[in-house]
Amino acid sequence: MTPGFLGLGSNVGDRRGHLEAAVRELPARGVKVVASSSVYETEPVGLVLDQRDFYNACVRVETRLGPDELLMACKEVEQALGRQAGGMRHGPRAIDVDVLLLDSLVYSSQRLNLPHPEVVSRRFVLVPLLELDPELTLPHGGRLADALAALGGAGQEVRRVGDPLV
Ligand code: PH2
Ligand code: MG
Ligand code: MG
Repeated sequence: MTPGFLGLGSNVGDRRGHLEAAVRELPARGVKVVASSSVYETEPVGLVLDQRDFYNACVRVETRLGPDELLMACKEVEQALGRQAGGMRHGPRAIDVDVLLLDSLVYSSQRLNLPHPEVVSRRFVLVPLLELDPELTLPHGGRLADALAALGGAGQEVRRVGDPLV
Protein backbone atom coordinates (compact mmCIF):
# COMPACT_ATOMS: atom_id res chain seq x y z
CA MET A 1 0.00 0.00 0.00
CA THR A 2 1.24 3.46 -0.86
CA PRO A 3 0.75 6.30 1.64
CA GLY A 4 -0.58 9.65 0.51
CA PHE A 5 -2.40 12.78 1.56
CA LEU A 6 -5.66 14.24 0.25
CA GLY A 7 -7.04 17.73 0.82
CA LEU A 8 -10.77 18.12 1.45
CA GLY A 9 -12.73 21.37 1.13
CA SER A 10 -16.34 22.58 1.20
CA ASN A 11 -18.00 25.97 1.29
CA VAL A 12 -21.61 25.15 0.31
CA GLY A 13 -24.36 23.73 2.53
CA ASP A 14 -23.37 21.50 5.47
CA ARG A 15 -19.62 21.99 5.15
CA ARG A 16 -18.52 19.50 7.84
CA GLY A 17 -21.16 17.03 6.65
CA HIS A 18 -19.66 17.11 3.17
CA LEU A 19 -16.13 16.46 4.48
CA GLU A 20 -17.43 13.55 6.57
CA ALA A 21 -19.33 12.13 3.60
CA ALA A 22 -16.19 12.22 1.45
CA VAL A 23 -14.30 10.23 4.09
CA ARG A 24 -17.13 7.66 4.10
CA GLU A 25 -17.13 7.35 0.28
CA LEU A 26 -13.37 6.86 -0.25
CA PRO A 27 -12.88 3.27 1.00
CA ALA A 28 -15.33 1.78 -1.55
CA ARG A 29 -13.03 3.21 -4.24
CA GLY A 30 -9.83 1.67 -2.96
CA VAL A 31 -8.69 4.52 -0.71
CA LYS A 32 -8.22 3.67 2.96
CA VAL A 33 -8.38 6.70 5.27
CA VAL A 34 -5.97 6.13 8.14
CA ALA A 35 -5.99 9.54 9.85
CA SER A 36 -7.58 12.98 9.62
CA SER A 37 -6.52 16.43 10.69
CA SER A 38 -8.84 18.67 12.64
CA VAL A 39 -11.37 20.68 10.65
CA TYR A 40 -10.41 24.29 9.91
CA GLU A 41 -12.50 27.24 8.78
CA THR A 42 -10.46 29.13 6.22
CA GLU A 43 -10.64 32.36 4.26
CA PRO A 44 -11.13 31.87 0.50
CA VAL A 45 -7.83 31.95 -1.40
CA GLY A 46 -7.29 32.24 -5.14
CA LEU A 47 -9.33 33.70 -7.98
CA VAL A 48 -12.63 34.16 -6.10
CA LEU A 49 -12.34 35.90 -2.74
CA ASP A 50 -15.97 37.00 -2.33
CA GLN A 51 -17.47 33.67 -1.29
CA ARG A 52 -18.28 31.84 1.91
CA ASP A 53 -15.39 30.67 4.10
CA PHE A 54 -14.33 27.07 3.48
CA TYR A 55 -14.07 24.14 5.83
CA ASN A 56 -10.81 22.33 5.07
CA ALA A 57 -9.13 19.20 6.38
CA CYS A 58 -6.43 16.81 5.19
CA VAL A 59 -6.52 13.03 5.44
CA ARG A 60 -3.72 10.50 5.37
CA VAL A 61 -4.60 7.62 3.07
CA GLU A 62 -3.22 4.28 1.89
CA THR A 63 -3.97 2.92 -1.54
CA ARG A 64 -2.86 0.55 -4.28
CA LEU A 65 -4.15 2.97 -6.92
CA GLY A 66 -1.75 4.81 -9.17
CA PRO A 67 -1.83 8.62 -9.28
CA ASP A 68 -4.36 9.05 -12.10
CA GLU A 69 -6.56 6.29 -10.66
CA LEU A 70 -6.45 8.02 -7.29
CA LEU A 71 -7.48 11.28 -8.93
CA MET A 72 -10.38 9.45 -10.61
CA ALA A 73 -11.47 8.01 -7.27
CA CYS A 74 -11.49 11.55 -5.82
CA LYS A 75 -13.55 12.86 -8.75
CA GLU A 76 -16.02 9.99 -8.32
CA VAL A 77 -16.47 10.89 -4.67
CA GLU A 78 -17.10 14.52 -5.64
CA GLN A 79 -19.76 13.40 -8.11
CA ALA A 80 -21.32 10.94 -5.64
CA LEU A 81 -21.78 13.90 -3.27
CA GLY A 82 -23.50 15.93 -5.95
CA ARG A 83 -20.76 18.18 -7.23
CA GLN A 84 -21.48 19.31 -10.78
CA ALA A 85 -18.59 19.10 -13.23
CA GLY A 86 -17.55 22.35 -14.89
CA GLY A 87 -18.11 24.73 -11.97
CA MET A 88 -16.25 28.03 -11.74
CA ARG A 89 -12.48 27.65 -11.20
CA HIS A 90 -11.81 28.38 -7.49
CA GLY A 91 -15.55 29.07 -7.06
CA PRO A 92 -17.99 27.71 -4.47
CA ARG A 93 -18.20 23.93 -4.16
CA ALA A 94 -20.01 21.45 -1.93
CA ILE A 95 -16.97 19.18 -1.95
CA ASP A 96 -13.45 19.29 -3.33
CA VAL A 97 -11.12 16.30 -2.97
CA ASP A 98 -7.56 17.02 -4.11
CA VAL A 99 -4.59 14.66 -4.35
CA LEU A 100 -1.78 16.47 -2.52
CA LEU A 101 1.00 13.90 -2.16
CA LEU A 102 1.43 10.24 -3.06
CA ASP A 103 4.44 8.90 -1.22
CA SER A 104 7.53 10.65 -2.63
CA LEU A 105 6.24 10.55 -6.19
CA VAL A 106 7.00 13.39 -8.59
CA TYR A 107 4.44 13.02 -11.34
CA SER A 108 2.91 15.01 -14.13
CA SER A 109 0.04 14.05 -16.43
CA GLN A 110 -2.57 16.02 -18.30
CA ARG A 111 -4.86 16.05 -15.28
CA LEU A 112 -2.58 15.81 -12.28
CA ASN A 113 0.68 17.18 -10.92
CA LEU A 114 2.31 15.75 -7.82
CA PRO A 115 3.11 17.10 -5.38
CA HIS A 116 0.05 19.35 -5.82
CA PRO A 117 1.64 22.61 -7.02
CA GLU A 118 -0.18 24.70 -4.44
CA VAL A 119 0.70 22.67 -1.34
CA VAL A 120 3.48 25.05 -0.36
CA SER A 121 1.54 28.27 -0.95
CA ARG A 122 -1.75 27.58 0.83
CA ARG A 123 -2.09 27.89 4.56
CA PHE A 124 -5.37 25.92 4.45
CA VAL A 125 -3.36 22.93 3.16
CA LEU A 126 -0.12 23.37 5.13
CA VAL A 127 -1.71 23.75 8.56
CA PRO A 128 -3.73 20.50 8.45
CA LEU A 129 -0.88 18.58 6.75
CA LEU A 130 1.56 19.64 9.45
CA GLU A 131 -0.96 18.68 12.12
CA LEU A 132 -0.87 15.15 10.66
CA ASP A 133 2.94 15.10 10.33
CA PRO A 134 5.02 18.03 11.62
CA GLU A 135 8.13 16.62 9.90
CA LEU A 136 6.54 16.20 6.48
CA THR A 137 8.89 16.88 3.55
CA LEU A 138 8.40 17.20 -0.18
CA PRO A 139 9.96 14.62 -2.55
CA HIS A 140 12.82 17.04 -3.27
CA GLY A 141 13.46 17.46 0.45
CA GLY A 142 11.88 20.80 1.34
CA ARG A 143 10.22 20.87 4.75
CA LEU A 144 6.56 21.90 4.77
CA ALA A 145 7.13 23.57 8.13
CA ASP A 146 9.61 25.89 6.40
CA ALA A 147 7.09 26.61 3.63
CA LEU A 148 4.51 27.60 6.25
CA ALA A 149 7.00 29.81 8.08
CA ALA A 150 7.86 31.55 4.78
CA LEU A 151 4.22 32.26 3.86
CA GLY A 152 3.04 35.81 4.11
CA GLY A 153 -0.22 35.26 5.94
CA ALA A 154 -2.25 38.05 4.31
CA GLY A 155 -5.76 36.90 3.44
CA GLN A 156 -5.15 33.34 4.55
CA GLU A 157 -6.76 33.07 7.94
CA VAL A 158 -7.12 29.49 9.20
CA ARG A 159 -8.88 28.66 12.48
CA ARG A 160 -9.53 25.26 14.00
CA VAL A 161 -13.28 24.69 14.34
CA GLY A 162 -13.73 20.96 14.82
CA ASP A 163 -12.35 17.55 15.70
CA PRO A 164 -10.73 15.24 13.15
CA LEU A 165 -13.07 13.50 10.71
CA VAL A 166 -12.05 10.00 11.85
N1 PH2 B 1 -10.17 25.80 -2.76
C1 PH2 B 1 -10.03 26.41 -3.92
C2 PH2 B 1 -9.87 27.85 -4.04
N2 PH2 B 1 -9.78 28.52 -2.79
N3 PH2 B 1 -9.79 28.60 -0.46
C3 PH2 B 1 -9.88 27.96 0.72
N4 PH2 B 1 -9.79 28.66 1.84
N5 PH2 B 1 -10.07 26.62 0.79
C4 PH2 B 1 -10.19 25.86 -0.34
O1 PH2 B 1 -10.35 24.61 -0.24
C5 PH2 B 1 -10.10 26.50 -1.59
C6 PH2 B 1 -9.89 27.89 -1.61
C7 PH2 B 1 -10.03 25.65 -5.17
O2 PH2 B 1 -10.11 24.32 -5.00
MG1 MG C 1 -8.89 22.45 -4.57
MG1 MG D 1 -10.08 20.00 -6.85
